[in-house]
Amino acid sequence: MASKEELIQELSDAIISCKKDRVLEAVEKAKGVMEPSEIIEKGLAAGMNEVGTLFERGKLFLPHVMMAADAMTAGVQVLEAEMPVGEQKKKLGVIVNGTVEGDVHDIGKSIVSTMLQSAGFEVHDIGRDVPIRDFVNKAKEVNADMIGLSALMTTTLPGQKEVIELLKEEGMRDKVKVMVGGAPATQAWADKISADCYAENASEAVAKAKELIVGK
Ligand code: B12
Repeated sequence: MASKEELIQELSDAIISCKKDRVLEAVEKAKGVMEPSEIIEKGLAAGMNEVGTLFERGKLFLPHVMMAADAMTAGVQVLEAEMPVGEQKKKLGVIVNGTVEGDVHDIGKSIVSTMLQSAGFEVHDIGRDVPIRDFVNKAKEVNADMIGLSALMTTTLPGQKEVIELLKEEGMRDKVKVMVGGAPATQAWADKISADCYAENASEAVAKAKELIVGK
């Protein structure tokens, strides 16, 4: 039987190959051995990051990135079915999550939503390229404890700040925590825009949401 390290390598290589069949095969193989969250973060997401690096170096082109993204989404969908959802007796809290306006990157955001949900939060994933006001309106509608904001481009990062500004204008900032993430976001950025927290990946997002909302 393949070791965990070998399976992680296989998952990552499958994403880099940009082939959906290979990704689904690698996911099936890893399923009995690793937790779904581990398969996603250590295998698939690591492969996707490598795809990003190869794209930056001109070794892969946009159609490859789109195929890899498609394969990654298919792999994550298979794993979502394996993750427990809504079985908790009591919800840990309500979170609105989405990718800010102008930004169509949604793979990482969706992983964060899935993991928050499986940890016991009620998650309202409002999608990608979401207008600033929609975050605030949705938070009002569902009485959210927290808003999660994803941005994958330096050009769309300011959207996170704009949501915080709008929450202040609406007198809601004290009631709703804000968590920011996405490749160009950092702790320093989160501090600068007075977000409540920054998380580098989905596991960290779950830990920080628990800390801020449940207080543990
Ligand atoms: C896949 C991809 C695409 C796919 C997106 C498919 C999809 N459905 O998402 C497609 C091909 C559509 C695409 C399009 C474009 N892309 Co693109 N893309 C990428 C790529 C290669 C990987 C992103 C990804 O999915 N990573 C894997 C996931 C799992 O990681 P992640 O998103 O970072 O998420 C993790 C963490 O960041 C965090 N996280 C994410 N969201 C959140 C939210 C919260 C609340 C928290 C707490 C945490 C958190 O947790 C996640 C899980 O661990 C990146 C390169 C890179 N290194 O990031 C470029 C990249 C982001 N793209 C880029 C660009 C420029 C574009 C385009 C403009 C390309 C073009 N020239 O047309 C368009 C964008 C159009 C638009 N208006 O949005 C640039 C951005 C540069 C910049 N300005 O900063 C990058 C960095 C590539 C590059 N170096 O040029 N892209």
